[in-house]
Amino acid sequence: MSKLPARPPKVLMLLTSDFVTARYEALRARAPDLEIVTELGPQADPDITALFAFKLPAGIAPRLPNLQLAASVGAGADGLLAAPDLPAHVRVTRAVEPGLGLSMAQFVALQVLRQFRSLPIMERQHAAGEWKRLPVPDARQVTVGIMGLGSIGGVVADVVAALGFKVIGWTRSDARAARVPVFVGEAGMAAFLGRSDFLVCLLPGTPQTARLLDRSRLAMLPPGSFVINVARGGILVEDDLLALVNEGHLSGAALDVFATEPLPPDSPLWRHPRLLVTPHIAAQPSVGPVVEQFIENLRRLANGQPLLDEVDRLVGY
Ligand code: OXD
Repeated sequence: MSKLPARPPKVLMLLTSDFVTARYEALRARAPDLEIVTELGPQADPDITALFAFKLPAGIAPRLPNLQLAASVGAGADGLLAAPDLPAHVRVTRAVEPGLGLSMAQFVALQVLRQFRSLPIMERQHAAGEWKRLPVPDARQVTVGIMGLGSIGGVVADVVAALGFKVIGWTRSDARAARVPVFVGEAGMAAFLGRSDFLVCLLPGTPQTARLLDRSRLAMLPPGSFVINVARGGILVEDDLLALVNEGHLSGAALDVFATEPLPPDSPLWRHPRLLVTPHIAAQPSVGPVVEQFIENLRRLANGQPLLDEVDRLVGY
């Protein structure tokens, strides 16, 4: 376990959800000597040098003139990077821990298998007391296309491949570490989508990925394909997806993330029979490791050492 630096910084945590509150309580228990505030007065606070949060509303950063580190409690740092007034010199990290890729892989495998092995149909048959044997499909004939092959996407690709599916990947720019056939950039998009019977979105939320999966791109998927979004809601244009499901081009979707979260009760996504909505729970960095990572980064910051899981602010992940 890392030690706090000799002169621990004052930390601001913004308790914007239960998810952040759980990390706040764990950090207080783990480092009782650390001064953590959860509210900011109207005046600037020059003592706060580190922020640990999921979202950073506009107007906060200018009141932190000595802020050095903005650490995301989540796997994505987009909620911090979206702040228009976060100065360019502030370093940003995201929460990464070894269990995250496996949790995501479990969730994606669950959604792929649920659809592939017709679980919704069998649940309906069960409810109706109907004994009807469906054909058992062959995973080797089915391609799962994974967008985003970073530390999480790589584990998902391995697990899905181990289940017998053909796996391909798409990345915006970097295919060096890929263990599966990979398509790159805009040039590789149509070929990638055209082969993906399942499309799994694991891309980071950045200005470049916003609304990337719109009607024109979703229409490139083969007829009957199924979409799984476990990344960020803003990447997928929900109305376009819904239209393509209603038109029969897509067989359905499993959506864990949404343009607006929580998903509003009147959203048509909730009650659509061919969609499965889950409340942003595909995977979460576990509390303990994330708190340790934050403390280690405070120590590294104080010692001038490279930070763990620092985000490249120019690319956004
Ligand atoms: C996220 C998370 O960043 O849940 O989405 O950690």
